[in-house]
Amino acid sequence: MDAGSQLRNIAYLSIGSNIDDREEHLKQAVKRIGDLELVSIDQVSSVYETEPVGYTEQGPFLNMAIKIRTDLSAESLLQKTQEIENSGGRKREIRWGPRTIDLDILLFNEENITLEQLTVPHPRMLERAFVLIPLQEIAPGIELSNGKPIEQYIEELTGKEGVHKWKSFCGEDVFGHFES
Ligand code: PH2
Ligand code: MG
Ligand code: MG
Repeated sequence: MDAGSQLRNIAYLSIGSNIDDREEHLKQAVKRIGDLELVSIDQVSSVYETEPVGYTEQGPFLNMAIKIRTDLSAESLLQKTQEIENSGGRKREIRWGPRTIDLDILLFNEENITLEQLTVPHPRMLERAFVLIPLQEIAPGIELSNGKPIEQYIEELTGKEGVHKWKSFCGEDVFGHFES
């Protein structure tokens, strides 16, 4: 049994970048998450190139999703992900605008969490193909709001947003092994 399987919480994160070397930013973010204490990476999706949503006067994003196991609380995990965003040079900028690295907690076990800085499940995830398509790759069949499977949400978004697989090989090939 590997060490990660003893960590109690399961969380899914979405990662995005649309500035400079986008793939390098994703790689660094995944590496830094894997290096966190009490966190192990369980699964890594392919990388997708996606049209910007919300604020459209910006370049295309690379997006991906990862599954982690952790003994951190959701709040501590948020704090750690914000430190990683900041260490990657991210400034708090235009809402939905360009960003070097964006790390969002999508799901934390099956919990509903409402804190001042954090709402889980992520409040906009169901409307975003750039979140759901990578997530579906690593969590097929997962039930989201109202017990509806993720595939159904994706189907309802078909054609609304451009989301294309950008690197079709999965995590290990692109990002190496994760042990913690
Ligand atoms: N993130 C946003 C706003 N718009 N569009 C795409 N395609 N991908 C993103 O990650 C993204 C976005 C705010 O976090
Ligand atoms: Mg985001
Ligand atoms: Mg964010």
